[in-house]
Amino acid sequence: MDLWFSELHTPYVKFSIQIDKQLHSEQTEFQRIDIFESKEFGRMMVLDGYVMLTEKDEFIYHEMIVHVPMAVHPNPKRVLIIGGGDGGTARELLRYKNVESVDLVEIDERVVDISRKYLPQTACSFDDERLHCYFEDGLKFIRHCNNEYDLIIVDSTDPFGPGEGLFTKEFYGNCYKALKEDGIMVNQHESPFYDEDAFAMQRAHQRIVKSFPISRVYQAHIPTYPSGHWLFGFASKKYHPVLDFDAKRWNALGLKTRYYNANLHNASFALPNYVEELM
Ligand code: AG3
Repeated sequence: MDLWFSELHTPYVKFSIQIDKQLHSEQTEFQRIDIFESKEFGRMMVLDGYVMLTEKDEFIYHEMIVHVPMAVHPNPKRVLIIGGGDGGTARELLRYKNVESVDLVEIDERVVDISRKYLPQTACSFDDERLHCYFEDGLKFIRHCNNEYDLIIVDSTDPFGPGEGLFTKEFYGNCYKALKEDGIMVNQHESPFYDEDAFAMQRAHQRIVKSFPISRVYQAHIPTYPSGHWLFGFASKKYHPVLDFDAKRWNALGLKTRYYNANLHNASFALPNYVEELM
């Protein structure tokens, strides 16, 4: 018997992956967590029916959400991750020797437990001494932060359910306050393609524009997310994502990446006309 996982990308579009096995399923205080094993994409984590990551394509998302801002900021030492309980963002960040501490604020501790058990490829940095985990609501945590971080990475779910508050004006304002005077915030910015997603994305983007002097959007191709065309938001107090990007400096670090590189850095900020029009 064939077993298939499907995510509804719109009420009229279904994305399906054949499943070998369901490895885990649980309803936590916050959401339903499922772990599946698939032939094409390896293991995958699904929250409330939405694919968060698969072993095969998570490198694209995690490299793009981390290396783009890390290559723009000249000396990022203190980083805050909101969400990111699977550990993929922390893994990429902790490859930088100059990073002194990473605070990870995940609302649902079970995401971390389950990732450590079933997703060793992403959850491989939880024992790094520079990583500090807080199991709290990021929306509340950020209210009490002032002038502390060089970089904030918002590695959230979609703008409904537990992640909803992470797309609000209040949250972006508090991120601004939590950053040092040359700080950068990046967030996962949804897809511009399907109307309903594009609308939510556009609304969130307008809020970021109002909160930060520099605000740009960059893109990547992520096969298992709706439409495959995914955006990230780059918001900053001082550094421009392209003009202040020093390719030589980043290349000199010698980090080996599978998706991100210096040419792609600049190219990812070039948007199709229909996306530019939404901004
Ligand atoms: N966070 C963004 C996932 C968005 C996917 N949306 C969807 N499938 N509808 C991913 C977390 C990885 N650290």
